[in-house]
Amino acid sequence: MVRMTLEAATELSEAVLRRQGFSQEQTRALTHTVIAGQRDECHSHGLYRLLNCVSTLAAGKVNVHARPEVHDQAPGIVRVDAKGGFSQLAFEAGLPELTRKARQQGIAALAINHCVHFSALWVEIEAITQCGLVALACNPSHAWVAPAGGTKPLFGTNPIAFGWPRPDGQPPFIFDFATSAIARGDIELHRREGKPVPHGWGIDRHGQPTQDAAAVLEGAMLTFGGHKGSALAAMIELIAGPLIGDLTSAESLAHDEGKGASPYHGELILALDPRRFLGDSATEHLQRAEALFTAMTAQGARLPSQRRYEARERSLTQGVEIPDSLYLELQQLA
Ligand code: NDP
Ligand code: PYC
Repeated sequence: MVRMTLEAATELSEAVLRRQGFSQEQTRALTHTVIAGQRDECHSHGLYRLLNCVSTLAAGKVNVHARPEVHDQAPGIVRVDAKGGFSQLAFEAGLPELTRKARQQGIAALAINHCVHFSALWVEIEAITQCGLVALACNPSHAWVAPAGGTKPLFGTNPIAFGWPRPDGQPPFIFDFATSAIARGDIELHRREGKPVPHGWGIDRHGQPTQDAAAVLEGAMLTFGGHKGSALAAMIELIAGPLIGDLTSAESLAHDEGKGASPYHGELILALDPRRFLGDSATEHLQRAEALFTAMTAQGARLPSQRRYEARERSLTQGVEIPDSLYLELQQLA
């Protein structure tokens, strides 16, 4: 493993993206996301993702100079056209208008269109909770996941993430997971490391259960929680696909034309203002939310994101670690 400071990791990311021709703004926004992922030890969405950025560019499937356009679509809807760039800059462009509308009306939606996407959603959810708002985000990806009861890829790994701001400087309550048993990035990491995947993550191209990571990647991934994850995945295809006028995971894969680039689609993000919902009684009701978190942890349960926040503390003092092989690959691209 190679250990480096967060500053060195940031320089490495910027060097790779600049050398590949990404604009200064795209480079900054992409680096923010991959460094956040690495810092919080979300290895499938950290520095490793730079390889996807580069291969997506080589495949001609991303606009490295894209400048997102913000449209005031309706009183409760802001739409951002990412113009074929990665999603991060589009999210940044839409965030001020999303928060303004949510504060004004209590609830607002941000629809991002025409973006290339690989981000862990908690990065965005965290930015919204920092504004004191409750947040929900989801998006399709490429058709890699079989619906429950089926054996052929149809859904994306379709992540869904939720965030709840907390008082007194406490970090927000956030969960963020794929509706597949695991993110595809994790299966790719197993393949790179020559490790078998656990039972239940996927099936081979003949529809048979397998623990061979490469066979799952060629076959189909499975949803988490059987029919429940499958229904959530279908919902995400709908509300972050046709509802916002963008591609489903199957359409994203067709758009890819076998190039193996990052998915190309839209993203739906909702923001809710508790103070608008609750008025004068906000403080009292938000305290009841705190009681819920206390009751969870009192049983020995951990809150989602706790592992991430602990990893963040560690990384801020000790830096981050990546495998030698990934470090060498990134150095060659920088
Ligand atoms: P996991 O299955 O690891 O689940 C992650 C979530 O569950 C985190 O919020 C995690 O918190 C929480 N969690 C895990 N274990 C526990 C526990 N014992 N108790 C309470 N909470 C727990 O993640 P996935 O593989 O499904 O997804 C990983 C990432 O991949 C996500 O960030 C997602 O956004 C991203 N992704 C992005 C896609 C895209 O299209 N852009 C597609 C698919 C995934 P903690 O982090 O603290 O462990
Ligand atoms: O890990 O499933 C995944 C994924 C898809 C797009 C970005 N990450």
